Formats: sequence, C-alpha cells, structure tokens
Amino acid sequence: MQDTEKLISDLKDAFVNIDSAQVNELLKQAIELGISPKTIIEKAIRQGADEVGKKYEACEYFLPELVMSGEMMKEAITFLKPKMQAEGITSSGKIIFGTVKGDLHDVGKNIVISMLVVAGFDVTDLGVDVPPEKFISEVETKTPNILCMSSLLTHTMPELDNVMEILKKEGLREKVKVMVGGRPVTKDYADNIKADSYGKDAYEAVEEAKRLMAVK
Ligand code: B12
Repeated sequence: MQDTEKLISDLKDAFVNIDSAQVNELLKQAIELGISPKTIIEKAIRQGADEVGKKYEACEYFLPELVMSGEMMKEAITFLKPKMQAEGITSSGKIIFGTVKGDLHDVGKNIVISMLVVAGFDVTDLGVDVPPEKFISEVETKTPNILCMSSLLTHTMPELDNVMEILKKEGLREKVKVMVGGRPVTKDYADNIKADSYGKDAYEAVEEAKRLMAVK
C-alpha cells in the first residue's frame, strides 16, 4: 500500500516536473507492481496534467512545457491502452477528431484528445489539415458518437460550417453529435453553425463529451 501511494505520488511529481524519462520508468514500475491503469491515469497523469495547466495559467510554465505534457500524456496512454483493454475497461464513447483543412495547429487538439482518452473515450485522431471529405467518410464508416473539430485560425473557421453543411447534405447530421473548438471559435459561432457543443478548453471538452453521450 505504502509502495503504491509513493509510486503514484512520484509519478505525478515526475509528470508535473516534465521529466519524461522518469515518467516512462515509473509507469513501467507501476504496472509491474500491479497498479491498475485506471488508477495510474486518474491519480497520477490526470492530476499531474491539472497541475501543469495551473502552472501555465500562473505563467510559471509556457508553451514548450504544455507541448511536452501533451506528448507525455500521449505516450503514457499509448503504453497503458493495451493494458486497459486487457482489464476490460469499457469505452465511454467513440470520437473522431481532427483539425480542419488549411490549419496545421495541433497542440490544443492533442491535449484535448489526451484528456478525452483519460476520461475513457475511444478517440481516432485524423491529424491536421483534414479535408471535409475525410471527416464525412470517417463519420460514415466508423459511426462515431461525436465528431470533434478544431480550428485555430479565423480564416479556417468556415471549414467547420462547411463540414456541417456536407453532413446535412449526406443525411449524416442526425447520426453524430458535433463539438467544435479552438482559440477563435466561440459558443456563439458554434450555435450559429448549429453544432451540438463547444468547449473552450480540454476540461470543458471532456465535460461536454460526457454531456453529449447522455443526450439521446
Ligand atoms: C504554436 C503556434 C503555431 C505553430 C503550430 C504548431 C503546432 N504543431 O500546433 C506554428 C508555428 C506552425 C503556427 C503557424 C501559424 N500560425 Co500559429 N500560433 C501558435 C500559438 C503561438 C499557440 C497555439 C497553441 O498551441 N496554443 C496552446 C493550446 C493548448 O491552446 P489551443 O490551441 O487554443 O487549444 C485549446 C483550446 O482552444 C481548446 N481546443 C482546441 N481545439 C479544440 C477542439 C475542440 C472540439 C474543443 C472542444 C476544444 C478545443 O482546447 C485546447 C486545450 O485547452 C498561437 C497563439 C496562441 N496564444 O494561441 C498562434 C496562432 C494561433 N497562430 C496564428 C497564425 C496567424 C499562424 C500562421 C498563419 C502564421 C503565418 N503567418 O504563417 C501559421 C498558420 C499555419 C497553418 N496553416 O496552420 C494566429 C491566429 C490568428 C487567427 N485568429 O487567425 C495566432 C492566434 C497567433 C496570433 N496572435 O496572431 N502557429
């Protein structure tokens, strides 16, 4: 018990200190000690990420630390995912996520995805500069519960609307909930294009995704 608590606390500290080698080492030790992936994610990774976020808001950390923490989350989840599946942890819902056509920003998207995965969602990342046809074909073939789109540039925001229009035209609009976000995107804009949801950051994105899953 003592060992478990110490290891989880050390892992969280390593995450907050952006010590990725130590995070990877402690992750291995935690699994060897038989700590469940869910506990590791909730008590070490998620809480560590919360603290990194607070440090960013307090201007103690800057963009490089945020990027690194996103990468560490991604690595931790890649390592833990097969173990979660082996444990039979069920998914909270299926999500397709991408940054719209013409936009190459992905730091925010990657953080939101990591937090959604930590919350138990099964997320497919389509990457950046995703053409509308790709979003549409993924909705058609993978039948996700939620389609998430990110736009960091004002001039690529119309792509969000464009995808909404094509979804409607293809008769797919009723089959998927749509959540949009990114720095210039607002709740008003999301309402205007008739998206189901908007989140200003990763925390809101997770809360909104859970809310959407509860809506019939
Ligand atoms: C890093 C950066 C870049 C990097 C991107 C690297 C990468 N791999 O992402 C590089 C150098 C490539 C880049 C390029 C450009 N950039 Co740039 N970039 C930034 C910068 C400094 C930080 C973005 C970032 O990562 N923020 C940190 C993350 C955590 O925040 P975030 O992305 O907003 O994401 C959060 C929320 O928005 C939300 N969220 C994001 N997506 C989603 C999706 C959903 C569904 C939900 C619910 C929530 C959500 O949750 C996230 C986590 O909290 C911003 C300035 C800024 N302060 O934002 C400019 C900025 C976004 N860029 C800008 C510009 C203009 C450009 C360029 C056009 C510059 C140029 N002339 O070439 C190019 C465009 C390239 C392209 N085609 O995309 C402008 C955009 C202005 C506008 N409103 O259109 C900004 C605002 C800078 C500025 N003040 O002028 N950029």
